[in-house]
Amino acid sequence: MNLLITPLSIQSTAAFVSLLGAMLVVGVVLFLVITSSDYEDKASAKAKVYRMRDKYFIGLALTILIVLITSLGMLPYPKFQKTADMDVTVVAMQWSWKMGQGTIPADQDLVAYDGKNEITLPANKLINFKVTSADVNHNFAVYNSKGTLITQTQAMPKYYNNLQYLFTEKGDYEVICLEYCGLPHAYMVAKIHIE
Ligand SMILES: [Cu+2]
Repeated sequence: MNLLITPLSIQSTAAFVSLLGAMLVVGVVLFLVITSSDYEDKASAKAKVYRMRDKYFIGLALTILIVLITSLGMLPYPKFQKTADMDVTVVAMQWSWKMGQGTIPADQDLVAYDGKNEITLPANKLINFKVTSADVNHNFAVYNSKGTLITQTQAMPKYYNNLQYLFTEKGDYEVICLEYCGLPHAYMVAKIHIE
């Protein structure tokens, strides 16, 4: 296994960054523990800390400002704000999924909605999942065949969340509920076939 050559998935990158952050915190704590035993009289220590405080404040404020300005352009939302090729309605309910192509009327009785827990959709077409719930909060989470979470959104009663996704790879995907919704929650699964 060559970690330097293999490109990391988003989840692995997030885990790696979290680990680096945790190591940084441990380093700071160790530094404080080691240096706290050094003797220094109170007045001079206070003056020194006050001088440093201003510099840290300005440095921190500048860093946050720069990170905010540069990272705003990386937000994924504008890139997905386009017209989808296809709408797919997703109704979550205790404890199943009902999916179907197209939208449904606003006054549709969701419990009576004739959706299926298995659906076949085209590859390389922008799909707009219109996700809602007939009862409590659920979470519509799509996993690929390797078990990697590729996209997700909340399924909320009386509200539609639009989740746009472009499946570039054909195959079988699994829908799993990611919001605990009662004892059989773990069995709330569905399938998406991409052709
Ligand atoms: Cu659930």
